[in-house]
Amino acid sequence: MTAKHRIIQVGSYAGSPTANERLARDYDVVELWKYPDRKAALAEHGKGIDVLVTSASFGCTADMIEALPDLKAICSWGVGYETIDVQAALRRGVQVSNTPDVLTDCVADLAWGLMLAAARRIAYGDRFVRAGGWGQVHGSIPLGARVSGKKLGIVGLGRIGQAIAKRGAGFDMDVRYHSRNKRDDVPYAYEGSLVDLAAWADFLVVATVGGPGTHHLISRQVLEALGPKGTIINIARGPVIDEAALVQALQEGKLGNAALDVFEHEPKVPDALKANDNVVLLPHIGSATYETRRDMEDLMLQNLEAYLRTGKVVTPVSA
Ligand code: 8YV
Repeated sequence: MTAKHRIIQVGSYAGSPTANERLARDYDVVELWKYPDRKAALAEHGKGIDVLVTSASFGCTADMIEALPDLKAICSWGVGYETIDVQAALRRGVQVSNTPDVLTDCVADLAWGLMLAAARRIAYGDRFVRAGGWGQVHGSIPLGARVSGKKLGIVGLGRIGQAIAKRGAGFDMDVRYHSRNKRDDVPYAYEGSLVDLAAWADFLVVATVGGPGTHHLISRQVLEALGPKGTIINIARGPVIDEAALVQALQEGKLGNAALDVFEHEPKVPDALKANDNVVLLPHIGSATYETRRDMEDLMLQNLEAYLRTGKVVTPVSA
């Protein structure tokens, strides 16, 4: 029997059906999260390791890359990779892969779930019924807002942004977008100014990448432009929204509603958001369906296997 290939796994994939088991079955896994002193663990076990598996939550810093002198491939579970130092990896000739496409539909579906939940007060109504508040046939909770036929603004028209836009047709919505560059291959109007897009939109969905380039892109000015009748939806990354400004805008009535799957300091959620009935809160579950999480796991493992077999990952990330 040949010895299993030794790899390093940064964190436990609790949100994936069988990733931990499949990795442990096929590889000799150094389970980094089990070591109280990661630096010491990397120094002790790092030599000879050429593959590291991680995710956006676990990340991979330049220090970790440096501590693994033989590293050649970082295979991440998930599409976002802002916590992986891709520049440092590529400088060292280390390939990085993520899991694009397989989660696009589920994340787009959740954006719509959030939009409908906020506008039609679905989560609020659910809390109300459970708490025994429904005493009459009608006259229950405050009226919501119509979604069909309204104006949908999308920030970031990548794969997920486009899937969200496409679903807008089914709701007869007018769709516009803002992104770094105008695209010539989409049927949606481009707004060069994010503030103008927010002022126009009834619903503004954040679907950009995370990282320093988009940090606090959704500023107080953008939120106030969206206005007292507007709704912000975020299925991208928490730090894209200035969360303190969001709390303030909601408290002052300068923004109508927020529906959020991601937060600036996950898993911390500001109490002011929890206390606000105009806010819908989810625990970062955009990709969290059995089917998608399994597909993400498959693609991460395909990248790992392809690197070992051919020297190249299948879905590489560029800097
Ligand atoms: C994952 C995500 O849950 O793919 C992403 O970028 O945000 C989610 O699908 C997350 O990466 C877990 O770290």
